[in-house]
Amino acid sequence: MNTFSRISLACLTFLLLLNRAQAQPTYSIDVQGPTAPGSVSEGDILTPTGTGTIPPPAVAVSVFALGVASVPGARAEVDALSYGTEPLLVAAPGVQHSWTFSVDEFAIGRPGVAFPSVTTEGAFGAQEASADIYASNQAPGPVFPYAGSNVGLYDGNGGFTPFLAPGLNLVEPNPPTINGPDPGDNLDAWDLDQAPPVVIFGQTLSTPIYFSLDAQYSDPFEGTFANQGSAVANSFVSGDVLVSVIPGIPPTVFASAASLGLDQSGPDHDDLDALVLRENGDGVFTPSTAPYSWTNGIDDMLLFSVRRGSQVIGQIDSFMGLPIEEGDILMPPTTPGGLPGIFVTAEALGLVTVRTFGIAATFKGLGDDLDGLDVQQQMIPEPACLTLAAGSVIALLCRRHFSLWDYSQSLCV
Ligand SMILES: [Ca+2]
Ligand SMILES: [Ca+2]
Ligand SMILES: [Ca+2]
Ligand SMILES: [Ca+2]
Repeated sequence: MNTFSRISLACLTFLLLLNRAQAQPTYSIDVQGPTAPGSVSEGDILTPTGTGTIPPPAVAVSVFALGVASVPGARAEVDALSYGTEPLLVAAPGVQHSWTFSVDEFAIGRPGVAFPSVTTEGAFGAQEASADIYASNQAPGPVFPYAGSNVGLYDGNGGFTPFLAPGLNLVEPNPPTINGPDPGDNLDAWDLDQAPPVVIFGQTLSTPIYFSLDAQYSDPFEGTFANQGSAVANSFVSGDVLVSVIPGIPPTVFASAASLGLDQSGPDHDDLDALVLRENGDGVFTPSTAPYSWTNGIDDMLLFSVRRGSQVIGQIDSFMGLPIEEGDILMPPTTPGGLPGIFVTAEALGLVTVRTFGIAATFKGLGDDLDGLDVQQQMIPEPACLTLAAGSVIALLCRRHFSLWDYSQSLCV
């Protein structure tokens, strides 16, 4: 990373840190970790309660409010989340898109990305990345493969180690574990900043909740234990984006897997596992046809990722002409009846892929899986940013004496 990029990354990370005081993270965890099932479940939408891992996160919206049923052998596994209110992304000079995301316990990150990152916290590092959130700032997509980076924004269990960041009340570490149960948690659905609707049974939610359920197929790294098949158990497929509008009433399909270019190999063959959505207000899904066609006021901006083991992985995307990987941020097909297009490549986020790094450089032959996603959009003139970042450091140092300076330095090396 060159000096300019490091400074930009540090600036945007400081802005995210400062903005986070107003943000309310919400997220889900997967069925394998120690936190679920307990007082919270893998289908609940959670929010942090403070520091540490005891108590666990609070339930912001219960799986019961989402109207999803757990059945024997198929626990209700929510694996993607949005409230439909993400910023309408544009491509303009000076605009940067700040992606925040999570990975699972098998991710290793691109070699050489500085601490704290998926590379240093992943399976070949501290083995704590699966419950963390990482930030990666990009020029407006489409972003083709390049040696990009990420930096830790939330630490699953919080505190000062391995890096100074607010926590999410989750359990770490989480070393790669075949077939579970896992010793640590995996955050598998993520929203950074939208306050979730207050659930009042019998009343329509103030904000619809968009989410996805999980697949039936066996995870290539996990065997049969990891995937619950909760989508099919609830009469959907795992590539569908569902929407809950009235608490306790079953969800409906907002965006079908087919409308996203998924499941061309058969039903429930592609599992959507991360979601960013800007719904245009009419409540009907109108897929985009090209990057930024969503600025026409008609199309919806729906960006997503797919889970390891999805049949669409390795097939050629409809926009860049690259084999799709589980760490890519995808958009609906850009050709009629085509496969999804790639909007931001996994490499740009500092993740490892088969297509660029080769099988031998991955964790047991597969690329890193991005499994939770949100985005913010900012216009940041560089001089003002530098002043703001410097001012932030000084203000924080004046208020506290601990190692924020060390942390800020770590962003700039
Ligand atoms: Ca979950
Ligand atoms: Ca994760
Ligand atoms: Ca899914
Ligand atoms: Ca994925």
